[in-house]
Amino acid sequence: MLLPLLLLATIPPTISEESKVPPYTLPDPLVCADGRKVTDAKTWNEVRRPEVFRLVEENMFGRTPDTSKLQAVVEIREQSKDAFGGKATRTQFKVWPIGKKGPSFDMLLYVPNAAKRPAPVFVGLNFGSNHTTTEDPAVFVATSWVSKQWALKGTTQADPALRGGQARRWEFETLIDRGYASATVYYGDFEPDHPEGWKNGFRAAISPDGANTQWKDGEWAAIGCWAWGLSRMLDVLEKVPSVDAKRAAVHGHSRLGKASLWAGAQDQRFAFVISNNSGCGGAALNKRIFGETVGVISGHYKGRGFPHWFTARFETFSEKEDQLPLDAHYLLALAAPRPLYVASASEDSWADPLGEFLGAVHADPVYQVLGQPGLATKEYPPVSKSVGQTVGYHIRPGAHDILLEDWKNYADFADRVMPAK
Ligand code: GTR
Repeated sequence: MLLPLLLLATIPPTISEESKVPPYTLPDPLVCADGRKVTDAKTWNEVRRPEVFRLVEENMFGRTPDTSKLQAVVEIREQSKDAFGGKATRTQFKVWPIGKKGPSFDMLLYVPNAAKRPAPVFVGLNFGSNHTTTEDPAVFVATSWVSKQWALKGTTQADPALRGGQARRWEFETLIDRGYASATVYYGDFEPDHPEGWKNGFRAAISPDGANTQWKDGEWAAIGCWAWGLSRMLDVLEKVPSVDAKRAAVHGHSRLGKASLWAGAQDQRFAFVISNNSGCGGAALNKRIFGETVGVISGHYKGRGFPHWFTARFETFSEKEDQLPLDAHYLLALAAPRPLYVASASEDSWADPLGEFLGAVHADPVYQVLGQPGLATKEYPPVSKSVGQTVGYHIRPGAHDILLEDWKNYADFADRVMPAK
């Protein structure tokens, strides 16, 4: 009798059928803590946005320390005008964002040679080292920790033979042809993605207690560190004359889509925010309990999930989603009034495609208060149809991934909101 009960306790209650989604009530992003209703941009910007921001910070990602007083050191390791058959200039930077006593990251940048003025830029992290994003033989191999999938057998060092191993996810050439620059950094340069990874990343380097830090509830976690890294990339891009950092799109897939949304929320220099299949902890509504849940992702069930991604409080909402004082629409609304794009994939039920769409739908009132049409539809579109105005959405046929169809939609949207030509 005991055994089935024990088993039940370890099986996370997730839902994969729409008919099983429980009734839920979403908090209203336009009602202030004191009950006031937001009807103008001023009240949003001065009162409600800071409250919504704090709710996301306290309950999900934790507080990012202010590092603006620290002096970055930027060096160019390599540069060539001959990338992609002479279509682009490749620059590889080595950056010490908190000074040379701290760790560094390697940023790969492609800028179209045909550009007549500084090019708008797509800014995103990659999963497996810069050299996995392209077949380009000149791109350096990461020196920081990589996961098994990208490592030389029996080590945590990046495997040089996996050059181009993620190239299908990186449409550099498509973007170059359309006039866009692209910058990427391996996310493990900021923080290796495992529970102890922070000790060798920027969180330890920035903390006064270094690798001995005892993280408290409310302090930042790995997603916060990756989001911070995206802003440090933008700092460097602001100083590159061939790039127009005022037209910068921050993007990310999956866990890096969560980081992209949080970066866009914290750093309003990003002109356009893109979430690709970011799911739970990203664009998908938690209160639907569909696919991946708060409990699963935050490590509530032993041996599963990613407790190092979130601040401690997030886990306390496991199986108590109804008590969450926010939901994904709060995170998405922090992009407003800037252009935002949310993309799903039809077979990616773990990330809850409908929940991602509804996250965007429920961010719309904030866009509208700020004088933007937002998504401007509540109707779930068929696959491969891009909808929306200031907020875009599509559901691509196929699996959890970021592919050419996604990039075409991002570039089409960018042509409207941060045009290259
Ligand atoms: C999964 C995780 C998702 C998503 C994904 C990814 O294992 O459950 O939330 O982040 O990893 O990043 O590929």
